[in-house]
Amino acid sequence: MTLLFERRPRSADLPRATGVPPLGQRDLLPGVGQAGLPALLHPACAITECWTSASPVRHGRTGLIRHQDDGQWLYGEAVLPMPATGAALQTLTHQLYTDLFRTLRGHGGPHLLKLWNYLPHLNAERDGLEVYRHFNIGRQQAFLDAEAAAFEGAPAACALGTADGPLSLTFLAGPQAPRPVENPRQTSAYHYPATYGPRSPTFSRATLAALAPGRETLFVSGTASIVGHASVHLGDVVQQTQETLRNLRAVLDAAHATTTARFALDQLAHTVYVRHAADLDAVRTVFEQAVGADSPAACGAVYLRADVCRSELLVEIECHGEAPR
Ligand code: 3EB
Repeated sequence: MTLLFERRPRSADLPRATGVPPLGQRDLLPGVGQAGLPALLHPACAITECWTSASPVRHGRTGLIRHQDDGQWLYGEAVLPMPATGAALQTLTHQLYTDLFRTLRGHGGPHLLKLWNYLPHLNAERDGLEVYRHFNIGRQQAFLDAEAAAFEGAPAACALGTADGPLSLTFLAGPQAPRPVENPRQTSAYHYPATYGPRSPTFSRATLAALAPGRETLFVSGTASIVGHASVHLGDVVQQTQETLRNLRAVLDAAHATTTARFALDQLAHTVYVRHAADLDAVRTVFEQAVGADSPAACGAVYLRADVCRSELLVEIECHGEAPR
């Protein structure tokens, strides 16, 4: 059964594409944003993102995770108060992911395709270690304990910082294991050296999955101005955006080596995370030059205010989309 993604202006009375309640939905709001999500910088009006199938959706709860499934696709989330100490954040992250893997087992073992992680104070230090690095410790340990793919075969993901408020985790899982895609221009994140933290991040640069018959969906993880494992173009948001776009194109090229589907950057649904709201216009100008100002990518892109998981990174872009196989 097909799973559809839709991004539209938020309006309570608009009928949904298929007329059935969505499997999963989130609202991106300007100002301070939705609790647990980054604030919307552009477009000016609130946006709703929906994952919809034609089948009826069941709701459930497993530990900290609230989830919906249609017998095939599984979407879930958790929004929780941010712990005050590093140790408590490691413990909560481990518990969240452990409950997520329990949720998967309770649904016949669907596979994680894509995860969205949002944490307040991402670059702040707690007990001598950055919040993001504490998070990575709890996340990787939960993958290892669940015997889930923590290295090659890990899901696509993003991890961004919100200004304040709760932390949140959202995920999409499906019946088939995703086919991972790495970026030859970048060290695999799960192999980053220990200088970036005691445990490496747990994600693939992209994953491929079939969300509809004869079609292929590509989920590209949050992508930034990193070459090898080093951050490049420090302090230059324009060059960081250009490098990020080179990385996105390299991921698409790498995906094309493993599927007959053809993805184009100017056709995908993009989420652009900008550290400083004042950089929005500069980032948007570079992005629109790259994809074409009238392209579906430019017209549909949403820009969110978020911290990126290294304090020197000013921009991060994630995207997904489908193409015939
Ligand atoms: C990077 O390439 C930038 O920890 O889940 C991008 C995507 C990043 C996902 C994650 C982090 C994550 O390392 C940061």
